[in-house]
Amino acid sequence: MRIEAVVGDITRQRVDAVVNAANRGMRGGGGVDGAIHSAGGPDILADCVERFPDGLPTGEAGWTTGGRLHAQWVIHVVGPNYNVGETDRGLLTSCYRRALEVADEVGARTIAFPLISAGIFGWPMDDAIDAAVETIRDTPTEVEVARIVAFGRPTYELVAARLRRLQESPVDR
Ligand code: AR6
Repeated sequence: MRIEAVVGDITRQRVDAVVNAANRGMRGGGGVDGAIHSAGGPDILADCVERFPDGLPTGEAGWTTGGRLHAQWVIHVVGPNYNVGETDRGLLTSCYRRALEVADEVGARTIAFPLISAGIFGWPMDDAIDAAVETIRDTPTEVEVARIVAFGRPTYELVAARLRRLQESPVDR
């Protein structure tokens, strides 16, 4: 699998599946979640209501249509809310692992991730990036390309540096 980093907007990615940083209610919100529902249109929310009547627990993932997005699927994950004391890192790494498992279920071969929990939910950025890169690297999957979408150049530089360390240091693999 190739892991790559880009700077951009998750809703504009030409991939099979984009990952949404949702919340337990699974009915939309701000940040990535707001952008995905607004760009993808009402079919995404309709699917959320039908497929997830009770929402999803923290650390879990589930798919809906991509609606009007280029992506065929949205894979919604519920990251831990660091700001209210959900600091168990296993809940964050679970989101990446479960998203790749759901990607395998639907047959997505290319996937784009935002930095889950690193915005409104307040997870410290450096560790959010480490958790993303390590977990994507360590999860067995049929996905061929995993793209981490950084929302702005400073974040992109941090992700790119982390990926370079992954490639340069054999002990880090
Ligand atoms: N494309 C890519 N990355 C983005 C975009 C975008 N369009 N918009 C923001 N980011 P966040 P969370 C970055 O807050 O922390 C919602 O209300 C952002 O800068 O979207 O998991 C949900 O409904 C940050 O680095 O997700 C939940 O209630 C990262 O994406 C809650 O926020 C994640 O920021 C989830 O909070």
